[in-house]
Amino acid sequence: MLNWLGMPPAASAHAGEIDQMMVLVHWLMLVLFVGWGAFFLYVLVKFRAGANPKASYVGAKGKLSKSLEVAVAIIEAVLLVFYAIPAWAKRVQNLPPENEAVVVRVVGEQFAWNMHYPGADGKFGRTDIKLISADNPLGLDRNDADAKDDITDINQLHVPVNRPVLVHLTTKDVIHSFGLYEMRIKQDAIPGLEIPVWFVPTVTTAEMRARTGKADYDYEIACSQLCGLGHFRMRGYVVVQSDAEYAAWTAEQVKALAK
Ligand SMILES: [Cu+2]
Repeated sequence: MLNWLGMPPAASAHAGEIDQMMVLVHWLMLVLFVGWGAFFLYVLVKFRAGANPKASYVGAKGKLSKSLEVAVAIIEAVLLVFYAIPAWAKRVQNLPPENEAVVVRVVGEQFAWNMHYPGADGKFGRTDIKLISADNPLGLDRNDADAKDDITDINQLHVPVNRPVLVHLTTKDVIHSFGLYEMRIKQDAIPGLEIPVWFVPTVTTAEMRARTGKADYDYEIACSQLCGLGHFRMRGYVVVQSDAEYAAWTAEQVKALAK
C-alpha cells in the first residue's frame, strides 16, 4: 500500500502506525493540492480582466470558503490528536523495561556511530573523556569492574529479532541524528544528553534480503543532521539477527575480549 510513497520497507513493530499517519497526511495534502489548484484555475478565468473591467473592492462573499478552512483545520487537529500525539507518546513514555530489552548506548561522533553494550552484568562500565583515543573511541575504563565485560563496536548495531531494543543515544561532539528508516526511527543525538530511543525489529537482515531479492540489502543507520564535512560517510548498519545468531555474535565478542 506504501509503494506509491516510495517508502523503504518496514521492519519494526510500530512501523505500520507511522506509515498509516504518513498515508493519511499524504491523502490530505493531495486533496488540498487538487482543491486549491482547481480553485486557482477557476478564479483565473472567472475574475479575468476582460470580464471584470472594474475591480471589486468588496471581495468574495459567502460562507463556503470559511467552512472549508474550518474543515481543513478540524482534519489537521484529528490527525494530530488521534494519530500523531498517541504514536509519539508511545515512543517517549512506554519505554520497555531494561531487563526485557536489549540495552545499548549509541554514541555519535564525527563521523561514526559507537556502540556500547553493557555485557553479561547488564551494567555499563565507566567512561571518561580523558581515556578517549583512536582505539578507545568511547573512553571506556576497562579497569572499572562494570566495564570488564562491556562489548563495543563501531558502525554495526547487532540486535536480535522480535525483542525490544532500547538505545541510549548521545554524542561526543556535535548534534547528529540517528535515522533508521526501515525501523521508522529518527532521533537527534545531543551532546550532554542521553536520549532513550526504542523499537522492536521484526524482520531479520537475512529475511529482508530474501524479501527484497537484494543479497546486499542492509538496514542503514544514516546520520540525518548535517554534522560536518564527513557527514556523508557517517553511516552504520543495524544487523537484525535470529536469537541463535545474536547469541553466537555475543559469544564471539566475549571471546575476543578474553584475549
Ligand atoms: Cu552526524
